[in-house]
Amino acid sequence: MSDIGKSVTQFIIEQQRAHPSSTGEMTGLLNDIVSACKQISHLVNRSGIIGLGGAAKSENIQGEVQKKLDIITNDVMIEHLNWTGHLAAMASEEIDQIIAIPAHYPKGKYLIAFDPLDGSSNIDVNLSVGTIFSILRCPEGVTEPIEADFMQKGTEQVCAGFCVYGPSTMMILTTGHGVNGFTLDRDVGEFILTHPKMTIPEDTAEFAINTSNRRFWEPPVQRYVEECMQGTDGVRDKNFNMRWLASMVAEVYRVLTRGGIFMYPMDSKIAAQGGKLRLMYEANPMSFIVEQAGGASSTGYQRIMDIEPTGIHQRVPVILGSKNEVERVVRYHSQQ
Ligand code: P6P
Repeated sequence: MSDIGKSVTQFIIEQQRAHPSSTGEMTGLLNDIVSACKQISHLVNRSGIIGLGGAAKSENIQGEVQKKLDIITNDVMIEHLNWTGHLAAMASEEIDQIIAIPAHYPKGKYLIAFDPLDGSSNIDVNLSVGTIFSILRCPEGVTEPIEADFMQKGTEQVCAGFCVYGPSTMMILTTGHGVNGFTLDRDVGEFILTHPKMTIPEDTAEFAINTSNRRFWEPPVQRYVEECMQGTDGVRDKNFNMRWLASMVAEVYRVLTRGGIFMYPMDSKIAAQGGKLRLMYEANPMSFIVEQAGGASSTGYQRIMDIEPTGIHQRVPVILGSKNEVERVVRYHSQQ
């Protein structure tokens, strides 16, 4: 019997049953994240009506002007998760320090790092945005986690997911056993399995990169993109299409559905900060998902999930998507 049409709650519980050692804590945590994303979807969809568009009067740790929804969605994630007893601590793109669980709430065995509203600059122009999260185990015996306890490689993730708030709201999840996509049915208020066992084609003719940065890229990326632009007139002997949505969740969802390569590579103007995208709550969760779907994810020099983190807001270059294209870009880096 097909799993299509099952609710995400049923799907998660059945996945838990398949692992007898499961305690149900992950199930509970995922259901809390699902509830938070439903509320965020509602707020995003109604932001223009209830006056939540536009900028707040504040900046985040990244020095980026925060949108009102950045702050509100961050609060939604914290309020849905801090009381549940499944987490030992949290980390958010919007907050400098890690977020402790209030003393009057029970703690659990997991850590979560999240970007509550990735691509929020798209809110005011009505383009897709999303929530990205990464779940790690709290180190054994640690009851008051500090930032160092989050410094775990991407390969240590036990779960990763994102919600994309687009023409439809989709939840994409992996717990290390493949990737599944759920669509929010607003009539019943449930995420329904619509895209089971998502896989990324190993080849593609579609690349995504912010080409306004071309003059700042390193030679291997310049070479790769130039060859794509030359199409059948060049060495690739095929024509390519280009996309740039300024929303990582939308780009990764597209790659999951039809293949592609998404790049936010190192460039000379951001070299001092290590890259653009954040390792712990953007690059690592998306890399886990992409690899679980048969794709690849690299900085150009190393597998992203092998990076030893040095900080919760650390930035890295990202080249992810269809395996054969990512491997080509990595090869170009090794040949320079
Ligand atoms: P640029 C959104 O701010 C984000 O973190 C990613 O979601 C997106 O891919 C990238 O930055 C867009 O960057 O430089 O094109 O605005």
